[in-house]
Amino acid sequence: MHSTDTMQAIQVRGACPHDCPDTCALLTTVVDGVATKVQGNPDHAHTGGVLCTKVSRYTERSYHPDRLLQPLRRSGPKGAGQFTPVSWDEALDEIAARLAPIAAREPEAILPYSYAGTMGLVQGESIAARFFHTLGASLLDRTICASAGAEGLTQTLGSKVGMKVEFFAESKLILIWGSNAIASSLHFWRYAQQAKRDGARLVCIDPRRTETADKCHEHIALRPGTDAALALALMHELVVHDWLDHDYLRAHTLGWEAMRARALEWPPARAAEVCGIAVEQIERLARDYGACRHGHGGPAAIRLNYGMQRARGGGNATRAVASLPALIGAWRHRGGGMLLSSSGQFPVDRAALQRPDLLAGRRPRTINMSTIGDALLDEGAPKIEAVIVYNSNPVAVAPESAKVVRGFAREDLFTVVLEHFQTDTADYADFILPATTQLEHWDIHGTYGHTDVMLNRPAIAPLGQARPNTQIFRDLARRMGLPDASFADDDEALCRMAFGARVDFGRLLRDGFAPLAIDDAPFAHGGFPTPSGRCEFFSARLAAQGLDGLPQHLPNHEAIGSSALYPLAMISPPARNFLNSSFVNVTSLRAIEGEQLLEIHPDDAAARGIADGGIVRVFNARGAYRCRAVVSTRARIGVVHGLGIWWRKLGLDGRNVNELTSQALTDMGRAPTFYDCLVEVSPDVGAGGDSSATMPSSGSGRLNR
Ligand SMILES: Nc1nc2c(c(=O)[nH]1)N[C@H]1C(S)=C(S)[C@@H](COP(=O)(O)OP(=O)(O)OC[C@H]3O[C@@H](n4cnc5c(=O)[nH]c(N)nc54)[C@H](O)[C@@H]3O)O[C@H]1N2
Ligand SMILES: Nc1nc2c(c(=O)[nH]1)N[C@H]1C(S)=C(S)[C@@H](COP(=O)(O)OP(=O)(O)OC[C@H]3O[C@@H](n4cnc5c(=O)[nH]c(N)nc54)[C@H](O)[C@@H]3O)O[C@H]1N2
Ligand SMILES: [Mo]
Repeated sequence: MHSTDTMQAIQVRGACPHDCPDTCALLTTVVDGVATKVQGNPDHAHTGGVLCTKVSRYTERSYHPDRLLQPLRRSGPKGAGQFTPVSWDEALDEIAARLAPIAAREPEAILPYSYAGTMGLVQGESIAARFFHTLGASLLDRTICASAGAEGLTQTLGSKVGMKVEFFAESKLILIWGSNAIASSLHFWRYAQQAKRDGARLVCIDPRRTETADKCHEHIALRPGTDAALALALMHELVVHDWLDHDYLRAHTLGWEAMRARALEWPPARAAEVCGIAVEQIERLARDYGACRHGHGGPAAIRLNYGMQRARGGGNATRAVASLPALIGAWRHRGGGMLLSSSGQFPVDRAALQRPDLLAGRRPRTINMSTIGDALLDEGAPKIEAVIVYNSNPVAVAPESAKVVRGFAREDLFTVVLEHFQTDTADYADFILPATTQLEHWDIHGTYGHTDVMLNRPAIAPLGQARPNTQIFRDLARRMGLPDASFADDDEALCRMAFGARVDFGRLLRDGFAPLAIDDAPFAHGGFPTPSGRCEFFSARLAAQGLDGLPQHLPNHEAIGSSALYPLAMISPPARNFLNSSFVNVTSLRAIEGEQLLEIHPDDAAARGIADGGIVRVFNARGAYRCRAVVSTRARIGVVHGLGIWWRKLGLDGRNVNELTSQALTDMGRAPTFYDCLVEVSPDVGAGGDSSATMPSSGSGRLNR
């Protein structure tokens, strides 16, 4: 901390906690113990003093009148959201009394459920993991976001590694592939814009014409889940035109002959058919990419993100795209290669934080968070008897909501939710415990979009009776008589422990961030962290699992044309002003988003008698929800977009888009397939008959995107 002009105003260095690749450095102004402003730290290059709209409203979120400030005990029927305040002592005593007998009899009947409400290593998985390990509770497979791509990337490049994000600024061709960067990774977009100003060509590969697509030179609007076919056809062209870096292929890749043969099965015409795009678009992209091969045009870079992973073939699609840079030797240049995630580059000492040794030889079962609906309804032993939710809102974000809701509504399930707000999940709690926000606690962060370690210092005291997650689990451990020694580390000590001597903690305390030492072009001379040290087109590990050892296109579980009843493919990417289901309750941000929207192409709308701004019913065999239609060419024919992850309770029928998504998993990584989902849409001819009259318009600005 350092003082500014007035005596009481101080600025505190922190880190943005949210699940976003940018992990910005924050400067919080505190006057008389009150945080008055949160800004981007101008000293941190990746942040550049700029925050997204959401996090620049962080004080509005932290001081929100609905902030949970005391423990609550359920006082109405399950799910009704009725609670009465209780003291911490009462809450902790009762929770301990409920958990202790389960822990003694069948510890695996206790399930932690958490994700990335905060990405902090301390308020994420430190004391919480120690608590559940000591009990012997079920383990949670944290797959809901990125595990298909993580597995695909690991099988190809060896880990979650890639080019340094700042060098996108030096690229001459950037493929933004499955990412709406302006909405979800603004600070990467700043580098892409710099490249664009310096003459780079930007190509966006995305079924939706996003705000990012608008700003690129070209948009390739392929069908959802067809990216592997496109990547294989690009390889086909690189091979037949010999736009290859033969030296790089020979020295630094594995399985090239087999990969080459696979690529030759994918002439552009075949891929064009699968992807629903023009042959010429594929040929031109291949020519542009091939022109960047080593020794010719400038470096070519791929910003791959999560869009393509949320379909059946997500792992294979990631493998196919991650293979491309090696063909043209793009890795030789620091502005070339690809970046999906940098998280594998952070030397986190997870064992020190999470203490798996506390399992003491037990090997509890693992439950996949992406199929929490089925898991909660599974009668097989050991049945889940207690769920402790923190840093996540599964009732809103997990697929196939009807089952998730039925699971959380079980009378015999004991549910504790640690939260800032009374979310859809908190509505189903037996106890809600108030947690601190990033302004109120210590934490330390790796990232998945750049390569600086980030430290977060508390700027203000905890509001009301809120406590950090760590403290809540320490308190529970004490009530349950668990060994004190395992829980003694305080939060600052945990921050120091996260990277140990591998990061200069003094520098973190001083600056708030510390770059990792990583080569500018880490794979210029091969050295991939795979078993072979090469970029593995062929993965012996996958082949040993009985899978195709080479990347292949796998059609969606619910491919367009495979169902007469549900002809439209629905994707549900994030809304720009929300962060998953966080910020949906921040009034100024919700005002920008308006309400739940479904984008639909004018032809698809006309065929169904759907008017722009009218209320529609979106449905499939799993469920239905109603929202407002936006008739727009942002949607391609045959694909609709259910934007954002709204809080269910703010939807027209108390539902959101996940009512329709399925619990089917991806080819690799046991991940969800949110964007592999067939639906039908009809005008809502409910009560009023006239769909556009069902609800007053929320403002014309919303409807013409
Ligand atoms: N503002 C905002 N930022 C966020 C988030 C948020 O909710 N709001 N969420 C954060 C989180 S948790 C994550 S994981 C990241 C996600 O990071 P990104 O994956 O970059 O996020 P999106 O903006 O959803 O970009 C995905 C894009 O993929 C497109 N898409 C859908 N299906 C396909 C497909 O089959 N192929 C291709 N090529 N594209 C497809 C969608 O239309 C969408 O535009 O963003 C983070 N940042
Ligand atoms: N249909 C559809 N569904 C999706 C997606 C999609 O694109 N489409 N995206 C998926 C993706 S990529 C992801 S990552 C998941 C995200 O799913 P989640 O990780 O569940 O993310 P959020 O919905 O933001 O919920 C996080 C919650 O954590 C709380 N929280 C934040 N900080 C703290 C803290 O310090 N302590 C405690 N106790 N609580 C805290 C917040 O208040 C918030 O309610 O959703 C997935 N669901
Ligand atoms: Mo995510």
